[in-house]
Amino acid sequence: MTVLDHRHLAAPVPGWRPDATGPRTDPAPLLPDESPHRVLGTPAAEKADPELLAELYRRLVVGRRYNQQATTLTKQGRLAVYPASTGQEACQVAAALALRQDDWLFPSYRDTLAVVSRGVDPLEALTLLRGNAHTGYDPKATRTAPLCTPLATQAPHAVGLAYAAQLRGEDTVALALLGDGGTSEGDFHEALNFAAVLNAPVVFLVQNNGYAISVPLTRQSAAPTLAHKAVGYGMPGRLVDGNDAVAVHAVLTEAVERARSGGGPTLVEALTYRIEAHTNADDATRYRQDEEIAAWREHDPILLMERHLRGTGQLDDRLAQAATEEAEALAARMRAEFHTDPELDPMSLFAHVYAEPTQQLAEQAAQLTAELDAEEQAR
Ligand SMILES: Cc1ncc(C[n+]2csc(CCOP(=O)(O)OP(=O)(O)O)c2C)c(N)n1
Repeated sequence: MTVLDHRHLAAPVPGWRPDATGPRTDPAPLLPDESPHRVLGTPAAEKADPELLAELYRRLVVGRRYNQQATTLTKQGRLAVYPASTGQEACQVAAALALRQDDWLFPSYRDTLAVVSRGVDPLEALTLLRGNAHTGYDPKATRTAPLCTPLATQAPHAVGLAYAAQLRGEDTVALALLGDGGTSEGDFHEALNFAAVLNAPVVFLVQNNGYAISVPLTRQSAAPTLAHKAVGYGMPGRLVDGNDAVAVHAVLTEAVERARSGGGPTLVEALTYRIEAHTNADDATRYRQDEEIAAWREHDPILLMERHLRGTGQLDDRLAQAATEEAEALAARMRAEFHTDPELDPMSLFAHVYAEPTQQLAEQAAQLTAELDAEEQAR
């Protein structure tokens, strides 16, 4: 028998899967969409809910301004780092809107806008990136996990929370946001495997923006699409146009509802593009051509939405003006708040590290106290 001879597997070993009596007949197809699911620009857009469209539009416009203002604040040295989601706003606002208030969001460092769109105060959402405190918002009160910098570690956290909710008999759903690079991490594989085996009510949204810092997707994965990865774990995979806010919202809503009603996890791959560099510390001209960026600007999420709304008479100058004014008011608030340095207690560095401080930590705290006292006396 060669390794390619699988005849010995023809009759499934009893119990290899709980219901292993024949081929899977799940209503949700395991294989992902053949081409990215789109709504805007297709006949399906005519059926879209006008209120949802207006809400998505407003959030896209405000979100773009938020991204721009935060990026400007890094240039002025008022914000330490900002991984902008400019160009990816459709994924961000759709992710937040697909969840119920009592669901949980598990964001990565690039998902500040999803956090804001979920209702977290826009300035509190930037506290961590300003370097002032861990998290900056109350994860439990907002049902939004801290922005996660180690790649993909938020994915097993999301599965754990979703599974715990299921054990408690709650119908909470967890949504984990990842980048394409995050799918190369062990945590991603472990999370998807556990999610499928436990039938956990969790959705994974991979925002495939083409690059993991400077590494293109072709150097990360040989799979036809990232959505195909779902098949191996035994969950549905969906491929969606990540710049089409209505399409992302529809696919996520369907996945969230399936999870809520006991249908298990889904992996969604959203094809999108980050217009800015990885962060303000990155020089994207080293690895990207201007033509590539220009092509994606033609497929901008706000442009797609505006084109549809104007074309169907659902957007007039008054509505557009109202969104712009809201965006400018937010930007003004960000500038005013970041203009002054907050009063911080340096000793808070040592709080919340361990329940019982270690001897080394206590020594460091004592050393800092002495230095601060000496500084005070020298004034
Ligand atoms: C576990 C881990 N390894 C490496 C890094 C360094 N790192 C920071 S961002 C990044 C690229 C991530 O790319 P992607 O997941 O595509 O997200 P994007 O930044 O494009 O949104 C890497 C490798 C990290 N933060 N965590």
